[in-house]
Amino acid sequence: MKNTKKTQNNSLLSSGHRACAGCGQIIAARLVADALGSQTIIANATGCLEVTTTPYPESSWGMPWIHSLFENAPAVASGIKAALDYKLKVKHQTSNVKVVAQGGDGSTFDIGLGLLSGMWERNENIIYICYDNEGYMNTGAQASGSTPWATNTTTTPSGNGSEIDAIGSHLFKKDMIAIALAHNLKYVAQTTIGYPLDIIAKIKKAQEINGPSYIQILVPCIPGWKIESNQTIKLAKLAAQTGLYPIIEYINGKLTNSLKIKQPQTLVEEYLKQQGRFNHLFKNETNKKQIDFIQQIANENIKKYNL
Ligand SMILES: Cc1ncc(C[n+]2csc(CCOP(=O)(O)OP(=O)(O)O)c2C)c(N)n1
Ligand code: SF4
Ligand SMILES: [Mg+2]
Repeated sequence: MKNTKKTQNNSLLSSGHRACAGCGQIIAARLVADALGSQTIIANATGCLEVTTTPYPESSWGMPWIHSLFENAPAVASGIKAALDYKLKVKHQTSNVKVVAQGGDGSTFDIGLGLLSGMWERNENIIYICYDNEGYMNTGAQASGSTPWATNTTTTPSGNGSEIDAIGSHLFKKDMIAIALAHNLKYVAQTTIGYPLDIIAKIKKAQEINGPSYIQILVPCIPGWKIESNQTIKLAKLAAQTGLYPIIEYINGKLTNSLKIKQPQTLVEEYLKQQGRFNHLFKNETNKKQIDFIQQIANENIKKYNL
């Protein structure tokens, strides 16, 4: 072909990975990797991000990166940090390398929570990033502690009837931001892939902070949410704009920043109706009541965070 140029791939998370087209997590991880820069060591829990970027013997990561088990990325990160600190204190080798642990919501909210809590308790200077797609997506969209109320997943299937059992998940999304804040972290933030520049800004802030930090990013999943590849960014924006997934930032336990929602307020129905995982909510009166209930959750967030 004439007049074509070979594009240069300068990202620290290169293309050629096996994530689904439009995967919110891989778009976010790429922004995160490039914002962190090459002077970073990442410990990554298992999940879609690990599986799609490192099929042995290949890797998409252009920076030091280690795969751990589902449950122990924070402990691995602590070990790496201890080795770097030893080099600094005993061998007097200076280093500006930042240690990062990351994982999906399954590993963060549920399976790795104990070791994450331990890492935070030790007050270590490590950034933790959670890519929240609201389910165990790599193994076929099972419900996690992050799955919202009334979501249809493979372990919380919605039924066809109008009885309450047919609404999908009967559990509330766990408040990981509150759990992080209860550990007195220096920096706690929540954002979505609908706001890429916000992700970069939050990573840079966490890098500057000398202490533990937690950043949680909403990352829509194409098969898990039963959406099309081109809906990722739009839905991640809507999640914030409805108040269901507020963009917030805490420094030393104080709410310092939040993204105000645009007026007139977008109702949660607009967000829910575009996702197959909530199709059942529009089918009968019992289920429709759940939409009002989810709207209440969003309204409470708007009040709580003054959005
Ligand atoms: C201890 C343990 N339990 C279960 C699994 C199987 N497993 C691998 S990835 C995964 C789902 C990961 O979910 P999440 O952390 O939310 O990441 P996602 O795939 O959604 O990005 C599961 C259940 C495992 N590898 N180890
Ligand atoms: S299943 Fe979901 S999280 Fe996994 S690669 Fe596909 S879109 Fe991304
Ligand atoms: Mg997940």
